Amino acid sequence: MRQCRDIIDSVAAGARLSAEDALTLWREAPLWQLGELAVARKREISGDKVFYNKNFHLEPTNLCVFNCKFCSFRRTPGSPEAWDMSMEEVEQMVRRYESSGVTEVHIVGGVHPRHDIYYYCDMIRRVKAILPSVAVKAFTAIELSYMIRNSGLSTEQGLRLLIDAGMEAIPGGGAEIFDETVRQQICPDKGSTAEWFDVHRTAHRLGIKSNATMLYGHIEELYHRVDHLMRLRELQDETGGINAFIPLKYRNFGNSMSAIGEVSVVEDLRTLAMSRLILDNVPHIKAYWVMYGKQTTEMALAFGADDIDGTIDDSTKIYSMAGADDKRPAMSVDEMHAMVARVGFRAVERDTHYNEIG
Ligand code: V47
Repeated sequence: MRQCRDIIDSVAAGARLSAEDALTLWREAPLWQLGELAVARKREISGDKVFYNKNFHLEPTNLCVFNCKFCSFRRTPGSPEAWDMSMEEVEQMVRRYESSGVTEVHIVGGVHPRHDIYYYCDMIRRVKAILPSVAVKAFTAIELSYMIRNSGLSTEQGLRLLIDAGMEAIPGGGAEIFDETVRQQICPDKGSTAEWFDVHRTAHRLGIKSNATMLYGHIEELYHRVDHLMRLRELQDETGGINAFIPLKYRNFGNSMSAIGEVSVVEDLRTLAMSRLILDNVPHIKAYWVMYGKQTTEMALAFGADDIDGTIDDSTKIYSMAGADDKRPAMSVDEMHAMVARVGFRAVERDTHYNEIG
C-alpha cells in the first residue's frame, strides 16, 4: 500500500487515482491538503469561475411507488400532506416564470403509480409552450425507467419520445449508492443501479447530457463511496456525457433512517474534494446549496466545487422536508455573486449546457 505522502505528490503531478490510493487519501490526508489539491484541479478546469443558473424546480407529486428509507418527501395517497398536481396546476406554476429570466426548469418528483410516458411528454410540451426558451432538465433515471417500462417501451424508444417533447438534459438523482448490498438496505424496492446506468448510458448515446449524484453519510463505508465514484468515472470514460457530479449529504429529518444522524461539515468537504480528485474526467462538481445550506456551500468552494446550482425561488421541498436550514430556499443573483466573491472566485451565469450567459 502506498504512503499518503506519495499519493499526494502523484495527484499533484496530475496522475489518476486508483481505488486503493483514493481510499488512503480520503482516510489520511489533512483536510487543508485535500482542499489545496482539489482547488488546483478545479482551477485547471474552470479557472476562477464558479457557475450558477437562474432556475426553478417543478415537483408535480410526492406520491411514489417506491419507499426509500432515507426519503422525507414521499406521502401515501389520502395523506393531508400528499400532493398530485393537475396539468392546469403545473401550467399555473410555470406561468409565474414568464419574463423572469429563468433558463432552466428541473422537474423531479415521486414515481407516480399511474402516469405513463405520454403524460410526461404532454407535461414537457405544456411547459415549453409557456416558456419556449427554457431548458427542461427532467426526471431522475429511476422515474424515467419506471415510466418507460410502464409504457411497454425500450429505454431508447422512451427517451426519444421525451427528447421529441423537449427534454434537454437529465438530472443526477436516483443514484443513491451504487453498491447493491447497501442499496438493498436503504432503498430495497427502488429501481436498480443497472437501471440508473442504462438510462444515463442510453441518453448519452442519444446526445443528451446528464448529471450524477451520490447519497452519502448514512450506512455506507468510505470504500462504497470510492466504488460509486469509480463506476461514474468509467461511464464518463466511455460516453463523456456527464456534465456535473453532485454529492448529496444524507439529511436525517423526518424519515425512517433518522436515528443515524448526519455527518460533519468536515466530512462534507472531504467528500467534495475527493469527488473532484477521483472524477478527473467530469467537468463540474456542484455544491447544491439547498442541501448543504448557504454557509457550507460557501466553504465548499475552497474544496473543489465550481457550481452552486441556481436561484431556486422557493420551488423545491425535497430538502426542506428532510431538515435543511432554509425552509423556503431562494438565492438572488446578487447574493450568489457576493458569496462566490467572498471565497476569491468569480460567479458566472450559465445555461443548462454550461454555456456562459452575459
Ligand atoms: O435521488 C432524497 C436525494 C435526490 C434525501 O442534477 C436526499 O442538478 C439527502 O438528485 N437527504 C434528488 N438527500 C435530488 C437530486 C438533485 C438535486 C439538485 C440538483 C440535481 C441536478 C439533482 O435527493 C434523490 C436522493 O438521492 N434525497 N432524500 C435526504 N433525506
